[in-house]
Amino acid sequence: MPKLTRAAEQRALGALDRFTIELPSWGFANTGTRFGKFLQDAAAFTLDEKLHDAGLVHRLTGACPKVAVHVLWDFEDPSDASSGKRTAKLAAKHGVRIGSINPNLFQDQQYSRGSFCSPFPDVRAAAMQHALDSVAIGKSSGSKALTMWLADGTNYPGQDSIRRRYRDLARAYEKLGETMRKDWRSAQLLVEYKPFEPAFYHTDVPDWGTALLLCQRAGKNAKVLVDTGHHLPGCNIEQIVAILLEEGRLGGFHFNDRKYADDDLTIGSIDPYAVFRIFNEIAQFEFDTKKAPGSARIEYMVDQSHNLKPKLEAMVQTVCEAQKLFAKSHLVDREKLARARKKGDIVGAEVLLKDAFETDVTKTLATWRKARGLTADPLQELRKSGEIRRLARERKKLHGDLPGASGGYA
Ligand code: AFD
Ligand code: MN
Ligand code: MN
Repeated sequence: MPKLTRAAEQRALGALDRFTIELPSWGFANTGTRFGKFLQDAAAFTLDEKLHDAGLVHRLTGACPKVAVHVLWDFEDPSDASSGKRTAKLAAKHGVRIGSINPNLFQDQQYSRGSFCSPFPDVRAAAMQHALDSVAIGKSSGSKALTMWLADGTNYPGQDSIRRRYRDLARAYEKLGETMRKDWRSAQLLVEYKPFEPAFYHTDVPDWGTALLLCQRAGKNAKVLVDTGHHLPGCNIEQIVAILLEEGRLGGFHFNDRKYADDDLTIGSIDPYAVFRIFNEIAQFEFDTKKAPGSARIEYMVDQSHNLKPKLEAMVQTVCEAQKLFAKSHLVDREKLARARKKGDIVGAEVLLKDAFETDVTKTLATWRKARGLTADPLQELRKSGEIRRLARERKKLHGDLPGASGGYA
């Protein structure tokens, strides 16, 4: 087992100080796949309950002060900007604040042929209005980011013109970027990509290249959002991250994982070394540009909805896994790595990464947590607290029995 030096541990502790992870409101509610939902008694129904659960994860981990919200799922009236202020107050009650705003341009029937890319001008206008309403909500809630994921695409060859769709899409992002620079200067526009699903012939924003082009059209406040589940098998995600860092266009991440493609495994559950290499690129960038560890403005956000795992356990597990891999990525001795590279010592360079990845950081994480009055093992703390069963009882009383629902336990 590689030895953990004091200097390396100090780098990891410093990086953890700045590694805040935003939680998704939708990750606490009953959601499902297109084949249906498996309900959990302890799932959150209302925004207040979602924010409560996020506050609990933050209290356990000390790393999750922000909550991403979904405009149609978390706001009664998306056209009422003042609801942003009310939501911010509700979040504060639970010890968290509003993170990114997620417009919903994929549920309404009118979006069957797309939203910004729809062939129908009135639908494109409605989609833009919803995005502008989301900007107003974001501004009034104190949020600093608008996350745009479009389900836009076509299901059959010949259905529509890919180029016409791209032209309308780019124009929409130009308008959105300009509006945000005028009305919401402090915020970033984060453009997310996904190779497929729900569209199954082509997706209008399928990859990082298209997302980058759209950011360049939108303006300097637009950056690419890398959802770590949204890549085809074999994709070198850390290479995408490195190029986006070079271009100053890495906006952040949706932590997620996949075995085949897309969505909802727990980050690091399939290939933790791949996640380590992503974080390693960021740590290397900060080292090369002399920025403090964790200081680059990157939004680290979770985007996982767990059907079978108890939702709160899955969220705490995700946060702890991300902290572990982030800490490991800051163990790499970058002076030594620079020397190995200079000498062309390939094995020496690789061993520096592998040793960092294989170093046990359990004690480092416990030190970081103890210094904040937190338990050394947040997941065990939650599992032995009985809190999930208590919430299941409370929510069953409040919202009635969910036929066949489980508490997330068999
Ligand atoms: C779905 C989409 C995408 C989006 C998320 C929240 O694939 O990842 O960010 O919903 O809207 O997972
Ligand atoms: Mn996502
Ligand atoms: Mn997704």
